[in-house]
Amino acid sequence: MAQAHYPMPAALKDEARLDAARYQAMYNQSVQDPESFWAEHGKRITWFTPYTEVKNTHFGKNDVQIEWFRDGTLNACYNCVDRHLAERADKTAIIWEGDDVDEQKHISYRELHEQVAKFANGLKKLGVKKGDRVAIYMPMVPEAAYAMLACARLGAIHSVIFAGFSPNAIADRVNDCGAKVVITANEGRRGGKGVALKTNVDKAVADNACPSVSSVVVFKHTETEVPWNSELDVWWHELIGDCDSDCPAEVMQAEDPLFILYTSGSTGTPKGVQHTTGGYMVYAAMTHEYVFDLREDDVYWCAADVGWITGHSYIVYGPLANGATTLMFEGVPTYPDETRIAKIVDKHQVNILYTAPTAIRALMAKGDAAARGSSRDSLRILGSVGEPINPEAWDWYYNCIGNGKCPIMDTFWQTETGGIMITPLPAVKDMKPGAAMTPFFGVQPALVDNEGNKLEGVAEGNLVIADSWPGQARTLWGDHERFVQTYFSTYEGYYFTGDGAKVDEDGDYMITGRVDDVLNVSGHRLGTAEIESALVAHEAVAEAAVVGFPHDIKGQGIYVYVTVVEGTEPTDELRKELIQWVRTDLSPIATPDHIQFSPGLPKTRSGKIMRRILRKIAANEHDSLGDTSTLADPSVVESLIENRLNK
Ligand code: 6R9
Repeated sequence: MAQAHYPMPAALKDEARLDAARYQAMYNQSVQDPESFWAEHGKRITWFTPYTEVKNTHFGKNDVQIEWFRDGTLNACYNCVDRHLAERADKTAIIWEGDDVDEQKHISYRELHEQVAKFANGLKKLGVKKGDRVAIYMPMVPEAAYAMLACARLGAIHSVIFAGFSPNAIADRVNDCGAKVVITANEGRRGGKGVALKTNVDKAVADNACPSVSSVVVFKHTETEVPWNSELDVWWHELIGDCDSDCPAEVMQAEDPLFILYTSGSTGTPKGVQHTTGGYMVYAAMTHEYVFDLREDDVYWCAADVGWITGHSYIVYGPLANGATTLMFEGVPTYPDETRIAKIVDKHQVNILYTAPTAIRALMAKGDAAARGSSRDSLRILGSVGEPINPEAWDWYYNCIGNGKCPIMDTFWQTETGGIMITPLPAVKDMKPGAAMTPFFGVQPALVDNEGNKLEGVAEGNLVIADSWPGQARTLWGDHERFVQTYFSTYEGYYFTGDGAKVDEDGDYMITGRVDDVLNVSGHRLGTAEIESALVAHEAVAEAAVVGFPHDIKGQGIYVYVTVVEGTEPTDELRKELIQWVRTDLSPIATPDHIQFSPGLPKTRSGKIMRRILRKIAANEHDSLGDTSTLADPSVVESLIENRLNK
């Protein structure tokens, strides 16, 4: 991994809470004596009854036990709201920026408390109590956070369903967890368009398709009228109309479930990843503080959606547990135009910006236009999450958004890990574009080969974690067997991430992508991310996706999908140039067999490329595409099939 090193900015070094020595000392303690480390750091949140036990964990091939702070009691909502009232009642908890450039709101911790407590009392009227499941299908409005926190206050288990999911996907998730109540809005808004949330819920629950649901709470977000079913539906404002703002927070055991979040695996139905209260809160709050070097007056913006784990841990629970000001953005990075992100940064004087490579690349495709008309001087720290960030996007983010003065925290983690696992940390080490670098406290990553042998030194292999950390998921809702099978049975004694990684001569980690995306071409292992990274380094390429397809001679061939930057012609000439480019930039073994130009790539609504579909098209098996319900734009697929090259 011969890579450019970018030094941590000097100004940051003087003030950051960590430096190399302090990180190392804390890290060593966290892995050599996790009991004492977490006994101390578990105190960062407020416990009703202090814990006396800290770590009770075991990773076995067939038996897995994960308990943290077992005998402590607490409430997650109390930690995010009530405990700040003494010192921070007037501090802004949530800044809301609407889809419309002229809409914004500031919600103080006092107001947050009032809204959450009222809504919790409203849910009580609907019969919601400790242990019940509540589905939340909401746009990016403060009420989404109120709903999550109100559930936590009552000890009800929320299951947030991303607002881009279709009725079938809603019904599957609601039924899997047996939700009693669904919370939604009449309509969401994204990029100037309405999103028919209530209509989708109506379709999901129609004909008693979700028999567990006894109420649908509807937040009136826009003026759009929606059909009403008086048997189920209740307006949010009417529900809380006569509710008190006094609602005591339920006393929860550390290991009581806080939420379920469904995520896709490589096979089967979505998995209901289950997180519990104590360990998750400690881990979400601590990672948020250290990774972003949080300061009291910071304006912090995570541009994810609350429908994903990033929104749970780093828009809601982590920042609010830390008493931070967290910005919630309803819209999209390119509406009304590509300057939106930078304009929001200036408008709200954002200090920390945490976003995804897919958003960065979308803006990068427009050259420097995204930065036009903004200074972004308030920024101190940048973050990236969700997929490997290729060095070119890293560089663009660093220079064009961060003015070359803000370090990028390339945070590797997963729905299942609850919080950030491997990441650069402010002022700890120089940065290497595209490298997630170092484990967070308590995280013991390792690389193993396909037989499960641990690899030492400079190596590339399957990324596993050798011991438990507090934020880890405890099970899959209703299917502990699948939990053990999926994550612990592949490599004995380890949690298996499903990702590949490299470790370089400095001991730094670089995530190469899901191991199911790794190609084996003529016996050579090639990360699809590596080839994509090479391609997007070409000035004509806006985005690239690489998949394998069955090849008679080589085992797997390389099929490349390319979206060119605006104003470039996708010619045969360019195709040849790109093949040559990859050969020289990476290796002749990475020579693409096919390059298909396409105006777009099939993506989930969260922006992840659906490689499964691309693999099928590349393999000429487009008759069996499987589930395409999570596609943001299904028409992309039709055009890809029509113009496929491996006929
Ligand atoms: C937080 C989140 C998890 C998968 C994960 C990996 C990929 C996430 C990454 C990254 C490289 C990073 N991933 N962060 N790959 N570098 N910094 O995204 O959770 O939606 O469950 O996805 O995303 O492949 O296994 P989730």
